[in-house]
Amino acid sequence: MADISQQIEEIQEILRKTPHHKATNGFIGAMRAKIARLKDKEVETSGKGGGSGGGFTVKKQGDATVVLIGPPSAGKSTLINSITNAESKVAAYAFTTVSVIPGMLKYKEAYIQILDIPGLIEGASIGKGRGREVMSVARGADLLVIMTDVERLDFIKKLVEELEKAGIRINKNKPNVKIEKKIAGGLSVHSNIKQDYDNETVTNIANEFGIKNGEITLKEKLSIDRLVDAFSNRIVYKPSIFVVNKADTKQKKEYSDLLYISAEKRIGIEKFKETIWEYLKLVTVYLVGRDDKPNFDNPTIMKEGDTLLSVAEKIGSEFLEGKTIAKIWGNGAKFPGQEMPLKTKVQDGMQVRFL
Ligand SMILES: Nc1nc2c(ncn2[C@@H]2O[C@H](COP(=O)(O)OP(=O)(O)OP(=O)(O)O)[C@@H](O)[C@H]2O)c(=O)[nH]1
Ligand SMILES: [Mg+2]
Repeated sequence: MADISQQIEEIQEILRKTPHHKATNGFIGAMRAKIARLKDKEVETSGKGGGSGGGFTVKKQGDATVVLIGPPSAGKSTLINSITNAESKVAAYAFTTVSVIPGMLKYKEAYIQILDIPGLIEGASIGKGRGREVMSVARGADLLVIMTDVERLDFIKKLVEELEKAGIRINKNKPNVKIEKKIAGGLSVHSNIKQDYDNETVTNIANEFGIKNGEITLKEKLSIDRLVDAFSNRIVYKPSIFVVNKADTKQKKEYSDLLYISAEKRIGIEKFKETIWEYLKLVTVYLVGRDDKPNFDNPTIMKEGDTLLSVAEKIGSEFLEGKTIAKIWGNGAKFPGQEMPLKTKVQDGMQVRFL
């Protein structure tokens, strides 16, 4: 372990001394890729040495999983207690919570699992506190709530940095890169858009990740860092909302992307739940039985972008039996009972009957 971080430090030192211009881009790309590879290895080795377990494996339940991330004493446990059935210990000292505490929030028709975890401190990405375990819970989330309190606004930035170091990208799209590996024929690089580096840079990075043959297509403009991310299996992309707690104690400075709440005094909680719902991009679809009139008795929770086919798969594919269309009412239907192909995307409030 120690020598992996030492190797990373050495390459970072070389990078600091390397001037940035066109001629050095290929080299910089290869070095960044090398660092990414070493970090992959670091995570793999730390997994083998134990460290996980100890109350850190919680089964995902419900329609989506939200993880509360914040420094010690931000009020994460107070919040989960106020919005779910959980009874997580609350106290005025740091590291009150020492494992993962699950709770279930019912919102609209959805069951949203909320996970309360120990406070995250600087250095968590390299294992400080219960950093590794906390990061691995965060990786499994559908949404992160990044949370601090009014006295520590600067923690939002620190938390995002720590998560980024652990390979968790916050509110970013997955780089639009197509990587097709082949067994022979060398590497060819295509880009739909002009990049600030040449094809050799891309080839160097691919080589670092062990890809010697294949086709790589860059479908958007990408920095070298985002390009390296595209090759690394360690990187995950998480939608996140930023919450500032204890708004009852201090005149708040309004920033449009921060949500001010008081978990204890229950201020801003409805808005908080609404925002979770919005970011999770969940939609409610109502199933209508074969012989029934359209009704709202049987809700099922899907995700934006899901199709009628995925609804059928979720409830059991015997509903399909070779059929290719379904009838829909409500949102998304041009008229009641419209027949639609199964590739049709679901909409919130749509009623569907599989024929
Ligand atoms: N004034 C005020 N105090 C709060 C609020 N929410 C939580 N607290 C207090 O903040 C302290 C820490 O709360 P916890 O919920 O234990 O914080 P935590 O983030 O779970 O802390 P760790 O488990 O140690 O990471 C407790 O003394 C709470 O009573 C709030 O909205 N306003
Ligand atoms: Mg706690």
